[in-house]
Amino acid sequence: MLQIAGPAALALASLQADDVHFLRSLSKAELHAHLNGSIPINTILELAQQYSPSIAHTTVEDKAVAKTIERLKSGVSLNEVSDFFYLFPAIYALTSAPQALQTATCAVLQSFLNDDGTNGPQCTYLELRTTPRETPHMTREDYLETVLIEMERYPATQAALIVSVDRRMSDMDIEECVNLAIKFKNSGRRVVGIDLCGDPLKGDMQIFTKHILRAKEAGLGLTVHIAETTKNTPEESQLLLSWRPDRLGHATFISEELKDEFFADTPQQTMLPECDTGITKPQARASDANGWYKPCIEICLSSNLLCKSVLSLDAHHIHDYLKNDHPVVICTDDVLPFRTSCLGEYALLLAQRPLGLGLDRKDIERLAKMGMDAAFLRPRT
Ligand code: 6MZ
Repeated sequence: MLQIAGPAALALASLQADDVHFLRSLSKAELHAHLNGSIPINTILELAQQYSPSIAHTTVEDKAVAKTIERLKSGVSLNEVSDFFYLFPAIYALTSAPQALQTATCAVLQSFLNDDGTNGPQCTYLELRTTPRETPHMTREDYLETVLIEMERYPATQAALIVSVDRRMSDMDIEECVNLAIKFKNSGRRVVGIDLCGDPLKGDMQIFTKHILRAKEAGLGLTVHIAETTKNTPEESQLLLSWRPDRLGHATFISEELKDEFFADTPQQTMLPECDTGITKPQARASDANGWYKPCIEICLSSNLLCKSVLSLDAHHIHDYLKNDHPVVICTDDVLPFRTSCLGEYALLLAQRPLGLGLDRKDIERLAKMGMDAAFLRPRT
């Protein structure tokens, strides 16, 4: 079942065969992919066929699921990032039972990691993230167990899990998710990090601090969605940065002053606050050779274009980071609504303007390597 081509497919279609071969041959890390946003459309259709609100104990009608599927096939058209979250109630209804979640997880892992027989896998290493969800059929622990069982069929050098906490969560919910992430990690399971995600206009970020610091202290990596919209304030960015995340998701509207801090290579007075909760001093692994804090930016080109947070590739904030040789990793975010793939995002780097950024192969090789280096698990290349 085809979806209408998005920016990534158009860029890929514009490339010569040997360019595509070059992109395929790179070792690539996918470090920012949300499980429920990455389910292949065919799997969504399969799950929708088996779906019934009464059996699934959900309030989402068949008609609402069908409408969301139509939107996904014809290409979601969004006015801003916040519009995007209306897609998830229907997707969540389809993955509310363990069997369906297992089917979805298996399909997502295969789509990123399996060799399709002719073209090789999309990426070399995947850090997939998901928000543990309590449903009428599963506890949050069951949810994570279901996902981890599928993930652990792959070697540790190929796949690992990041536990997401949603901005809308209550103090108790955050605590439960972080406890589970620590518990799974400490029992040797494949949990490597914590992610802060969800509608960027919702939630009280202060209540996350103590939980996030606990996760870091337990040795989990930290990535946060930050400054995704113009309405996210510099104060909020400062708070999230005081946790010293290892990686930052999007960082589209981070202030020029904060960017200057990242790009500084000589000692200067720092605007970056330190956490003052007294619990622990947050350490970041993301430092350069001189010990300066350089969090890797997770760049999701198609996502930014389709959410209209960036109006063109020429105007994309990736240029600032490239110019300053700041670490970035190229990611998909949500393959399903953004009609993309890991290869497609790399095609956006290589394709000539205006379809792509028109970077040369050397730069793209360097970007791919930076991505592998930013993994929480540090797989060997
Ligand atoms: C912020 C996003 C996102 O966790 O149920 N999510 N949060 N910004 C984005 N970019 C536009 N894309 C996805 O996957 C779906 C959840 O991931 C978060 C949202 O909270 C969404 O509900 P999981 O597997």
